Amino acid sequence: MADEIRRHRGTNDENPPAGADPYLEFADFDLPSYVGPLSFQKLPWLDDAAVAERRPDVAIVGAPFDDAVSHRPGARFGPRAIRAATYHSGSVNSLQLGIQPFEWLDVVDAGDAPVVPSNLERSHEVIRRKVLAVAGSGAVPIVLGGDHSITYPSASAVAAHVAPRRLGVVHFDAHADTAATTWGVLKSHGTPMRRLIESGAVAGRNFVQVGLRGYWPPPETMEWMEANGLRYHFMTEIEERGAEAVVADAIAEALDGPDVIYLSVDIDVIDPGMAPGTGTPEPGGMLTRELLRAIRQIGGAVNLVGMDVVEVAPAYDVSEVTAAAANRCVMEAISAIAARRRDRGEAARPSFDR
Ligand SMILES: [Mn+2]
Repeated sequence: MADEIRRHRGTNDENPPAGADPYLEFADFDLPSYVGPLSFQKLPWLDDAAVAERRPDVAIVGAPFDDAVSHRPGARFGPRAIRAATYHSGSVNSLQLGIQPFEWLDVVDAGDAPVVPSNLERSHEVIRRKVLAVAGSGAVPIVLGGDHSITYPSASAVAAHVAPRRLGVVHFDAHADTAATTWGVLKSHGTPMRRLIESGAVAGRNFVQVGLRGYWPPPETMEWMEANGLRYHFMTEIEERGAEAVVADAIAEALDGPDVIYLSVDIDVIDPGMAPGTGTPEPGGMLTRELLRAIRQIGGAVNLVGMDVVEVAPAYDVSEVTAAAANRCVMEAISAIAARRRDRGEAARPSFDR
């Protein structure tokens, strides 16, 4: 009977299988999303040693750290909210891409980096080590923030992993996050992109920002961005040309030299009317549907080697809409990676035994 149950895993619309014990037939993966332990999409929760042994295709990493924010705190609770923000279980089916991603990719939840409060250096270092460990297993790390400061250790780890190949970055955000310091602090959530470029992890000309708007940064920071060759696309350009054309340019600019991409998504790139649960909301942003389409566009076109989704602060959310958008940013990336591998003729590696 166990074999029969296993065969029916992931097809919860067809459960229970004929003849099964009606009180035992559901695998944990198939139980409703709110039942049982909390992992991303009820995927297996593995420690670093188990990830290294299993060598999954994609691994979720939580980075529940928000000591580096400039305004409203609370993104430390983002990873749990993003994990919880789904009403699906089992082998989900992407209608957008026509693929069941967990039938094609082995995806796991590698748990959280062991951060502690009030210790920025330690927290960034354990995030860097965990992302490096996950990438070293061969998995694409998808990191759930946390404030945007975590992109410095996370993208640095991915850059170190892919070296000597060069890393391009596509960065969705209302804010450039390229300040020299904030109040004299080097590693805040307003500075990670500057640190990535100054450290040499990413070349300025391959650092591409999409969705910038509002009243920050000041002219001297924009001048530093110009001097270092960053490419950026204001929200006004998306209004004028449409997101798809702008994202196509962003892909080409990030891949102008590199052949691999790290994608950093600050959820505040979405208009705060659709994603209020964030620390520094800036009116006039992207539609959720535009961002999800952009992630599919990128995931289908490039070799995505790392990703983060940051700045989800559940305390300011309404009806979990921000956490749901962040969950779907991750799901669209996973589905696009799966579809790209399928279309390139690569073998399927299901997340669960059948
Ligand atoms: Mn931002």
